[in-house]
Amino acid sequence: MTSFAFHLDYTDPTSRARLGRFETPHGVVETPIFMPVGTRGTVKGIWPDELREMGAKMILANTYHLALRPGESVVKDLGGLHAFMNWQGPILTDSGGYQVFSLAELRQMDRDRVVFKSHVDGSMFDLTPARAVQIQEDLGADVIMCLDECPPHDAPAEKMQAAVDRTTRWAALCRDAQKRPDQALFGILQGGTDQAMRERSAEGLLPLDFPGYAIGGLSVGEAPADMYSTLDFTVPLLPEHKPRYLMGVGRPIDIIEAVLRGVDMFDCVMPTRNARNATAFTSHGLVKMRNLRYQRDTRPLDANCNCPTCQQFSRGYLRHLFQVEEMLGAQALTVHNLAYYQQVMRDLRAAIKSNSAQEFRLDHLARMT
Ligand code: PRF
Ligand code: ZN
Repeated sequence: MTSFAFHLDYTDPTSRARLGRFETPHGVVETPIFMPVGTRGTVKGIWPDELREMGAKMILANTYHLALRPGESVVKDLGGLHAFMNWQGPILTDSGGYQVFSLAELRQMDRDRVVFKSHVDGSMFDLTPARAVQIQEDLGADVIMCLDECPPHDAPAEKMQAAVDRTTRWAALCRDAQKRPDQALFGILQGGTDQAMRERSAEGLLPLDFPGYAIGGLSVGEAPADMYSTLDFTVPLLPEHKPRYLMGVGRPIDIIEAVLRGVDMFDCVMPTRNARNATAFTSHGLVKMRNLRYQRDTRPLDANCNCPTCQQFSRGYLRHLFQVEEMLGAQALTVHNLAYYQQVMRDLRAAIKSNSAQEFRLDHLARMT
């Protein structure tokens, strides 16, 4: 396999936080890292060079959506995902398992196959572990994910155990199906918020010796405290010298809490989706941009932010854009929200380096209220 070396540069003596560097064929990324979500081969509303300029180093795309449209063979013929979307940095693709369970109409689940109806046009598709790998090989991301089953957080114990065991079996099939040596295939733990289930999941997956491990099945409706306590007992089950990825998380505070518990990688639609719903993340908390109080507000959205939006537009103007449904409103908040997340990650890495990660968490909490 191509080098996917993960170097641990520093471990915080006061928490489980660590600083690392993850080498991929499209460059080295510093961890902890936040990956903006580009589900359909675009981070909605923003150009690749804007992403690069704000310091985003790695992005996520979705197998499920791209397999339905335009189809992985089209992406492959257009040179793979990097050339297709003109993003030259590292890319991670999610396997499609989670999206099938959350978006598609599930038709049938056999031992090693899910049959579903496309949410786009109702046509029938099926996904197997080998097919999920083949699609991701055609898309050509740097990091690809095993097909997994993410049950509801409150699924009964026998359902949860069946999902853990299915996810383990599928992980072995994914590994056997992998042909390209220049992609890192990550395993995904499931098991909800139950310690024995997470141990069972880790026991099944660790012998497969994946170059990185994801924690799936969190941020699916459980209380934040339950997610944090699950990380408390799950992260120590994972190899120290491999990247750890918490899928689909989350708010800035969730990311900070998870980093303090030893997680290295994150993705979430929250900054981009909230931007399109006129909700901004700022250094003083959430701002609902449609609020009448901003009608004559000449100040920038966030005085502590140097993103293009905060340098060029007033709150009053941003509010106006949303009121009249101009697309620049969504674009401007997308730029700001993603820039804010990147700033949080830079500040968090600097705080770890200076042994002040705990203070950083407390300061963040104080500013959000
Ligand atoms: N599995 C996969 N992708 C995911 C999740 C998962 O459990 C989650 C859960 N937060 C988000 N994205 N494959
Ligand atoms: Zn800004």
